[in-house]
Amino acid sequence: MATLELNLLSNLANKHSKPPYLRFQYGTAGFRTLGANLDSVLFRVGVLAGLRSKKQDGKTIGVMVTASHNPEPDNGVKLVDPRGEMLEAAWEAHATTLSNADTTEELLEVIANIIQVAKIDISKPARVVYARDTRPSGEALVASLEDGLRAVGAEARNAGVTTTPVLHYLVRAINTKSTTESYGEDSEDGYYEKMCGAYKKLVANRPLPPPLIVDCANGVGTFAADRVKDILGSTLPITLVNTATTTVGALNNASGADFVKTSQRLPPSLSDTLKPGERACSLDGDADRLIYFYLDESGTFKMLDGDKIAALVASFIVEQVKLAGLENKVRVGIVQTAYANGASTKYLSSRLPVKCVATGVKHLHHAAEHYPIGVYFEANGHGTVLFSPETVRTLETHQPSTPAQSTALNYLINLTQLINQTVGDALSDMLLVEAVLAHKSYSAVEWDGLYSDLPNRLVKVVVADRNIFQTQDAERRLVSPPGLQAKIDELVRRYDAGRSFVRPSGTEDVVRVYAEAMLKPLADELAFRVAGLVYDETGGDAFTRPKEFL
Ligand code: G16
Repeated sequence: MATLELNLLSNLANKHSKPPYLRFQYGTAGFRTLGANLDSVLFRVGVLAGLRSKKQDGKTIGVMVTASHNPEPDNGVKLVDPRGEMLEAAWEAHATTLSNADTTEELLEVIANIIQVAKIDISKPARVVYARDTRPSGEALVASLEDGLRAVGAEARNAGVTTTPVLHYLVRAINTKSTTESYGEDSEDGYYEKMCGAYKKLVANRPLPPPLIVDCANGVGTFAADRVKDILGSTLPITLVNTATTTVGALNNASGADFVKTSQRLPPSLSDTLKPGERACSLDGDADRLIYFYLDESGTFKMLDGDKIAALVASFIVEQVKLAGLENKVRVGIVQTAYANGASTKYLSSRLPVKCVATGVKHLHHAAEHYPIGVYFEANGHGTVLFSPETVRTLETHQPSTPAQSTALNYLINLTQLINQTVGDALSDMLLVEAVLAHKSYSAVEWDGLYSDLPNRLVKVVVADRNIFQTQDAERRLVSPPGLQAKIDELVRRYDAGRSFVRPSGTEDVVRVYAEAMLKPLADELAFRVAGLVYDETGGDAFTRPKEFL
């Protein structure tokens, strides 16, 4: 550890000792738990980010302090690799080991071991950019992170209070600055100007759309949506709601994409304002998820989730690829998870190759990279579109032979600028949806008409130890606890168009149960019956079981 200042490292580590009774795990989206328990984790993540940067020859690594859709008292942290993508899987294990070292001595040993195993040249520079969302615990956690960065001698850039996708963008923009692969100006303004500029080009000559209501989940997306609203002005009239970023307890509370998706209803704050036919959308607490919705003529709530966004966007892209004369050169593929509605999978797979992977943006992102154009969306509203480097080159060099080909080619090129290709961004996805709606002259009702969702239900079961639930087949089947999958199969067989699966959450201390069936009451019943099985399996009984579990 020649060039690490061990005294400084130990002294700072002593300031951020690990509570002995806690165990941590780098899960679906990094570390996530009560903000009050994360001081030592943030310090160690600072150290790890520095080591990761050294390993990457001094390239800038990102650190985002957020717990996204989780309740306000939770917080979390995740690392972002140099191209703006999620941390390499092998380093997730280092993160978990580092976070669980019980003493400073043990921590130093773990650090020495990581340096050896990962073959890190610690004389290399370390560079890190970090940001946080609006959670009250964020400021103190950033201070712990800064100590970790100082301990490892990292050159640090504070990107302030901003969204997760902005942080991902900044990492890539910083690392590609002044290169032929430049991803854009390395500032928030640079990002919004790039995205909104592309949107303006895409909708030039289209009629102005009716106003769009954006539910900001009372989180950091408020600031981002406000910037987009300012830049776009009358090009896209936006009304922001749920913008109480400083009201304690408001974040994600009865608002935001997770609320809308899981409760399948309007944020209560919109119940008196949203008129039938008007479209609205919800962001989540760090603005990387997007769910649209509207009320039909009878006032019934209708949701346009990640699956519907994938269907809309993929159809448009396929159409433009054909119009540009590129259908033999550029293929489009879709990536979903088991949560994708069965009707969406049927709709999409009759048109395009569709792959199902485990939950977690990192899994979808990697799978989407295998397609020339990979469209990936989770039903919960996470997602984006990736254009492979070869596809980008093809778009840049293709010689259109007709004006129609040239127009379609320009649309595709503008899409590569509009879409955040490091990670899904609710705001960029929103502009993507709006651009496609403008081109197709679709209202929310017409978009919704692409296919009809199978009724479905998502239920959380609080269990003592979610780690006993292990899955296979892209999380569609349980291998543990033994025998439980057979019981689920037996139940599912009794429901017309029935499907159900169980998996442990990677971001909350719960097990999730998903079910769909031909009719809504039956989807609910199936979900609650499977939840009952899960509950009983973990030691529950008929007396303590939540009353809705059957
Ligand atoms: C994170 C991940 C998503 C995942 C979600 C729920 O989202 O980035 O890919 O779908 O957690 O995961 P789980 O079901 O394992 O709890 P977010 O928006 O919370 O960062």
